[in-house]
Amino acid sequence: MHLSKTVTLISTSNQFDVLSVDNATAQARISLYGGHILSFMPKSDQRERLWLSEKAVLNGSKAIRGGIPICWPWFGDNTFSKATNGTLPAHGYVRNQTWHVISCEEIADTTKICLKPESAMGSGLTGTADLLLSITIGHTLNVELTTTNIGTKAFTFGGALHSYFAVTDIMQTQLTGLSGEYLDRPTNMSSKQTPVTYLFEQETDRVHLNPVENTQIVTPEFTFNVQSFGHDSLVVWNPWIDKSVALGDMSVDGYKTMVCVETAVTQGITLTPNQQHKLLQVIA
Ligand code: TA6
Repeated sequence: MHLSKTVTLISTSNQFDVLSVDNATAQARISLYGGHILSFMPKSDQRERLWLSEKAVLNGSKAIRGGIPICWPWFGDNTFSKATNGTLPAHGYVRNQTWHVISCEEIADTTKICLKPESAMGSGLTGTADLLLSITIGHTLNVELTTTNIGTKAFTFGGALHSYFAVTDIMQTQLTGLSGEYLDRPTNMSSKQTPVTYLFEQETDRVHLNPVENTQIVTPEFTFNVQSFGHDSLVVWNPWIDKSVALGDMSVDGYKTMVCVETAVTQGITLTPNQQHKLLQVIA
């Protein structure tokens, strides 16, 4: 079903609905389950920017492995809410919801789609929020998550645009642009310094506390540019072999062709009533 000149809604049995975008500058696919971008390919180079696990579960029974999961209103298991009983879902609850199309429009040679989750309210969020995802598909992919406090009391939230990038070989991939301290999950969040030459030789799960704007994923074939705005940190993740084997929705060698660079709020942002925050990642 055509939603606009460049957006088609594709419904198939036992799979979630997908928006297929095809405009003059790029193609993209967005799952309404999770408000989850699955694919982005500019027509200028026909190179797919995003990695999607070949074992991703696509029936809406669990979060999709790959693409750009929308983590909100917290990152990881840090809910900023003392009232939790420890059984809250990792990375918040909106990536497991059906999202609804608010608008589709063509602006010059780009397509802008706005989506909202079924409900922004849930256990673990101690306030009343509105959540809007705005996706602009053009020469770049612009992913903007807007949180608005529509209640009468302040609340603290977190989240991440948890982007999986498709690389040819993680062993020949390096990051540039990051600097300063990071918290290293494999060593119990110990504080370490960002390496000058950022290579991948083991499980890598790092919260970089210096919220630089420009990060590059450099491979022999291509350099991805990732711009971040509204973040308090950047997360870098590659599960490496053991975690790849342990993850049921990832092939045993899946780690070899992906890297996550996530525009994130891991330290928490507090919004007073009527205040708004925008988290934006721009992928080129
Ligand atoms: O962003 C890195 C991370 O927090 C890792 O610790 C790992 O858990 C990854 O996210 C994937 O999380 P998920 O819940 O999607 O399996």
